[in-house]
Amino acid sequence: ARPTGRYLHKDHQLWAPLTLADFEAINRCERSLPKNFNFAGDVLDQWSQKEKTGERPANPALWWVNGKGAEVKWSFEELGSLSRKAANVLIKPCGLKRGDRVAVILPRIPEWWLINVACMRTGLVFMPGTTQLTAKDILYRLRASKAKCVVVSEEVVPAVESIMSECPDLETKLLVSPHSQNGWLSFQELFQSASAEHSCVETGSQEPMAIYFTSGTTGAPKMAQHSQSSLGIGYTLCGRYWLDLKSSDIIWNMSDTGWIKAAIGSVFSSWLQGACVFVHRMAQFDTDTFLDTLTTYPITTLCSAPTVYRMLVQKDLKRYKFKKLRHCLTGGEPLNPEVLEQWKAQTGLELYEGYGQTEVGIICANQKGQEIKLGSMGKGVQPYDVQIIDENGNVLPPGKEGEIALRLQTTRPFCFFSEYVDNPEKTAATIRRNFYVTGDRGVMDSDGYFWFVGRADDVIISSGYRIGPFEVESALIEHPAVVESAVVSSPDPIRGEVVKAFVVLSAPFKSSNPEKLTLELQDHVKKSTAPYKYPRKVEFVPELPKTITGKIKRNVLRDHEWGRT
Ligand code: BCO
Repeated sequence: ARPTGRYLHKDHQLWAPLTLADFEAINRCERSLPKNFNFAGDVLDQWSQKEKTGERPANPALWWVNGKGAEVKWSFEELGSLSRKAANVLIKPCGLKRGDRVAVILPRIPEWWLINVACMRTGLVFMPGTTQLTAKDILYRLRASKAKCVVVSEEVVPAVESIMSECPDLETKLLVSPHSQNGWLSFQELFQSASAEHSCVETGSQEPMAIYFTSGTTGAPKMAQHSQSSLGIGYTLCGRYWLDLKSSDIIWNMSDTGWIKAAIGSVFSSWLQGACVFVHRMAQFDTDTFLDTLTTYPITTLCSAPTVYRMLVQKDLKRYKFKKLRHCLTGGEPLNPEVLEQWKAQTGLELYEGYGQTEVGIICANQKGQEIKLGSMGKGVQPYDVQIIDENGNVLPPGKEGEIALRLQTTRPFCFFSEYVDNPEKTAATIRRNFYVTGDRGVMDSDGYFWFVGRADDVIISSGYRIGPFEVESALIEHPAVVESAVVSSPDPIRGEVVKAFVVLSAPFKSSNPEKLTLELQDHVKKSTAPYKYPRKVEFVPELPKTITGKIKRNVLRDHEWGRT
């Protein structure tokens, strides 16, 4: 069997389990990375041991409810044996090998966590995607990544079937559903007969663990690849100081499974601290269900996008008595100070904002115990040296607006993404002199607190989603009514900003009813690409502002929307 530990340094001669203190020291750059690391073996199985010896309270590792009476509670030991069975499903009947890429498009169901851990145990590269992805989105992801396997729930089957003939690398289709389907392996059936014996593979610390598709101003989403340690060790301090978790806590992070926020809050940060991950299936977001959940279950820690808090403060929150809630967090988009004040006035709880990116994780945060400055996203978090820089990579003094950037030492921080797969130009473009540039603009004050200003590029951050204008424009141009379009952000009281499309119509559609045509175009975008990207505002214009060379000036339209001259 695999030893439960790793050499920290070449000169260490003993196998000793890595401890939380070791992981913290690695995050603080006081210790080097171990040569090998595997989150399932080195973290989850350690908590399983601690459960046996009574060193961890009787708190589930995963607690899932669907709001209709179904419930799943797994200890770390159960998570261990069930994920070993899942690992055997992936390796044997699915025929997958270490390093193969697996696209996992599942809603918030327990199998998402099982398959995630099973990929860790087997060294498979996990590629999560939201169930809002359309056939076109899935085709792009499967082809770009050369995925060997796709794991989906029933609602995603038709989309995969419509494009699978165009995916020559796709060998295995695994369905997570109580019903079997022709041409699909049934996870449930294979799982029943799978063995619970499996030896966790010896993954290298820098070996790929996951790929996240992330949108930019131009082109299709890029594949940000993370290593075993960037995700598996890199969130130790975040779990302890931002999320303020202990093994007795129960955290509800309601992010969709497709985003890195699910990995941060519902896998790595939480399980590094041995806390319980609470999950509500909630197919459709609903404020009443949300508030009832907080009054019914002993959730201690809540993490949600600012849009959710904006929706919640519209309700009379004083009517609700939350069972155990003590710490609330938010991130993914800027939080407005009014919402923080309203939340605090109604619940008595602070809101601790964090700021980060898929590529590099949490960059700034209001950590527990730190004074919160209204409107600020807190201070830079270890191990990052966060600075505001100008276009030449010079550090700007406090109070000056510039780009939020991370200073690089001689080696790339281990908690960074490894690369944009097959895209060395875009990977290189994130570096300016000795800084990683986030693409976000901000200001630092003289106390070291950071204030978000906006994106430096055309990317739209709406309801916590990162939306590339090009992706929406590409969907719009497929419609016969659209000659050309420009997609920009526009302010919105609930969603922070929303997608707005300026559309030039083709001659046959010029006299169409604008309301009807708006709905038709919105519906068209929802069918062409993931619906969260659809333009919530549409304006028909005779022409678009352009440069002399014919490039659309999105900035002119955006500035107009935001009332900037
Ligand atoms: O609002 P509408 O009803 O007009 O449109 C909604 C849906 O109804 C619609 N839709 C969804 N599935 C559809 C569909 N339409 C047609 N066919 C389908 N199959 O599309 C729109 C989707 O918008 P939504 O997802 O914003 O929906 P909703 O219910 O308003 O949810 C609100 C939020 C706040 C719960 C949701 O926006 C959300 O979860 N936001 C957070 C996203 C997030 O987690 N971001 C973190 C990214 S990681 C990161 O930032 C790195 C940090 C280190």
